[in-house]
Amino acid sequence: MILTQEQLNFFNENGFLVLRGFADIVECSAIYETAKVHLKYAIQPIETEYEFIGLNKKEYKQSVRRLRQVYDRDVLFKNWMENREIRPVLKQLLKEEPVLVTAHHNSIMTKLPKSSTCTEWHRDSRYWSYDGNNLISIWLALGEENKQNGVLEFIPKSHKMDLKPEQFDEKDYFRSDLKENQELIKNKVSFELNKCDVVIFHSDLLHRADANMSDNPKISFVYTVKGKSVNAIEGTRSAQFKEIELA
Ligand SMILES: O=C(O)CCC(=O)C(=O)O
Repeated sequence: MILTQEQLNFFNENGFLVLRGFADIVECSAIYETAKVHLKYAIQPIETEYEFIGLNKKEYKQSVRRLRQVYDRDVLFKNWMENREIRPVLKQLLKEEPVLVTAHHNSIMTKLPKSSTCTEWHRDSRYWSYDGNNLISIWLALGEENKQNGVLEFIPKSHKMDLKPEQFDEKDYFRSDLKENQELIKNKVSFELNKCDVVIFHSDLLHRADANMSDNPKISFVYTVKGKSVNAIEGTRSAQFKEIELA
């Protein structure tokens, strides 16, 4: 697949792009079913809601927020991350050869019903250590994602904004109690997703998602690629995991 100039312009301006029905439905169903087994048995490495939010409630301790390091879990997951059809798109967006990063995201994100929490406004890059910011994440909906189950919300253009450290709290979340931040938050957008839809977003784009208030799990796949010229900084977590060239 090749993006049109209009799609490229949209991504460069807004920091995200939705590709409707991009993934193969049989592949999505297979990934979904396999992910459910890993979730059922809480196969490590995982992150629980408790580890994420720090709230010591029984349901949070047992609730998986994400299956981590999925590249090495199952060939189905690896195949999606190495999908050949999306490579030209990634190259167009990064304007250089894409390289798969396994240090970050590389996850199946889950929001389990009744025991999930919201994810506050943040930039994914906040805990990442690279010498550049040419990194993007590829989000694949494995089922419906809507207002009720915690669809992603974005602040368009925020990937290019020069935000001050004071606009973030001690955990590097974008503070929603500040007037100047509220002005930006007013511009938020969200897109209901269907199974097989893909959203690509820049690592500096502010985004969030609500808790899942529906009766079914929300399960999504997310992985990250960087431009080949971007390097992980030695001695950081970003440099501790393998990278795979997607040329
Ligand atoms: O809560 C969600 O579904 C979004 C998660 C997310 O944005 C993140 O972990 O970076």
